[in-house]
Amino acid sequence: MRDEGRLGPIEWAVAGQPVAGEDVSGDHWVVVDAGGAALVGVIDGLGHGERAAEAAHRAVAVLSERPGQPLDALMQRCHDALTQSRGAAMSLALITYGTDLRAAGAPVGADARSVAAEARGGNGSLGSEARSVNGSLGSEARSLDGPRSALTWLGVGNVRASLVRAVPGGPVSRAAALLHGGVVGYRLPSQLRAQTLTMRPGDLLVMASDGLTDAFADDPPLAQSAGKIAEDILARYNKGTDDALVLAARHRGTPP
Ligand SMILES: [Mn+2]
Repeated sequence: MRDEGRLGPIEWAVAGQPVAGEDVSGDHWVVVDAGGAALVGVIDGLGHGERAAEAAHRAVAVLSERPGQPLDALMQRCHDALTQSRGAAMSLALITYGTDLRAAGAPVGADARSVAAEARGGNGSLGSEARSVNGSLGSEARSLDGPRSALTWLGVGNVRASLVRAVPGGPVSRAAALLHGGVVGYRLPSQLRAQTLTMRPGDLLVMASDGLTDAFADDPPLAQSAGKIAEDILARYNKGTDDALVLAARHRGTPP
């Protein structure tokens, strides 16, 4: 499985492979225009084969229908639609173009607070915000250009998501999505808390099903296209014991 494209400032690609012995993968993805935002996600239908694929496709249909809804509402609608299916693990991310984080929903958690402070301070506070995240980020952050986006993400089950930033000396994983325990379609947590942070030009969002090892976001080749990045990650981190799918979404700054 290969696909790629561009939505606004986001260059995206997926690479995936069914587990040996299966013709279809139970892992699927969604990338859809949400009007001034891109909704992206990876869905891992439980188990593998046709019935896992059916669960994943059902979720994709729901997500494509009304992609601009808040992520917790989308997750709930997927849950309702998947009750007669095997169920799925799923992580979603809404990338809202532009810089107004307040329009993207209420920030949650320590990282979101530093993002909110950064948004209020404008460029003047960029260095200190970056240093508060990682001591080595300050100078590199100032060299990045173009409008930022707000990244809101939400996961149920084991589809991992990482935001990776290029810094001198190699990429660093800046943040990982908090994953809620549960199975979409079977058991949804009573409280779904989406988190919001800043996605800057150059930043890379990587989402991966559990067919890839935990190190999947450690060292993506950031000089490459999203397509090459997704293929590289799949080639190096595919466990080979399950369906595997990786989605790479790179912020390229101002749209062409
Ligand atoms: Mn899996």
